[in-house]
Amino acid sequence: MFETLSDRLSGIFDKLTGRGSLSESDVDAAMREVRRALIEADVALDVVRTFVESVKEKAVGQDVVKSVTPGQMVVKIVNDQLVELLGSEAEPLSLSASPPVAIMMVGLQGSGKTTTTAKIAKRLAERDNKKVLMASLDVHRPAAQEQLRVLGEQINVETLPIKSGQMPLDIARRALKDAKTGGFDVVLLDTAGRLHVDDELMEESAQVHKLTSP
Ligand SMILES: Nc1nc2c(ncn2[C@@H]2O[C@H](COP(=O)(O)OP(=O)(O)O)[C@@H](O)[C@H]2O)c(=O)[nH]1
Ligand SMILES: [Mg+2]
Repeated sequence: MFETLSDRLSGIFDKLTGRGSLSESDVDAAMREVRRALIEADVALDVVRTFVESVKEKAVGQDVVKSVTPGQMVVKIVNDQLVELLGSEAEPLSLSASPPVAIMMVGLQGSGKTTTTAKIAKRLAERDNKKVLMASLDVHRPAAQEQLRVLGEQINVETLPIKSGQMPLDIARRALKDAKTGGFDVVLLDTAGRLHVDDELMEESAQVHKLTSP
């Protein structure tokens, strides 16, 4: 998702910096594209709105249009603002709760939850020496649980044995229990992708959340 976004943004910026002078409407047009790129990358609408507004405010305040390298100044302002929005420092995962610590992966279908689950697991296991268990609660997509199992084999991280027909909440319960008895530090719960318009799946998420306090 961020790769596409950064491609889009650099495209917009290339257009800006490639020009000697900029009018205010050039800046406006670029910001409209930035806005669209952010929305298409699933950034919340009010976040996008605030973002674009503060960039414009700064751009106007610094007389971008009259400066020698207007394009670069706009790019710098957008960049600074993005850093501020995303946070300028990496936040380490907090694992200070008593083990096993549950981490619940949520997000839209195809957004990379399962892949990221394996990446986090590998990092926690190899770099932080944690004993990690991964469990797939995705019973909606046929091969989802198998996908996680295969990834687990590749990175040498244990996965909860698949029991066909078991519901997500029961899988979560079993994962916690196995993690506890097996002395695991972390249990990663890979959920099925969902949209907020899907009430049933959202309710399921809420129940898993309540059960596992991730
Ligand atoms: N380019 C790229 N592709 C990714 C990344 N993470 C996941 N994918 C791909 O996106 C697709 C969906 O990923 P998956 O982890 O199954 O998403 P999930 O549905 O949220 O579990 C797969 O084809 C992945 O190989 C990433 O960081 N970069
Ligand atoms: Mg998945």
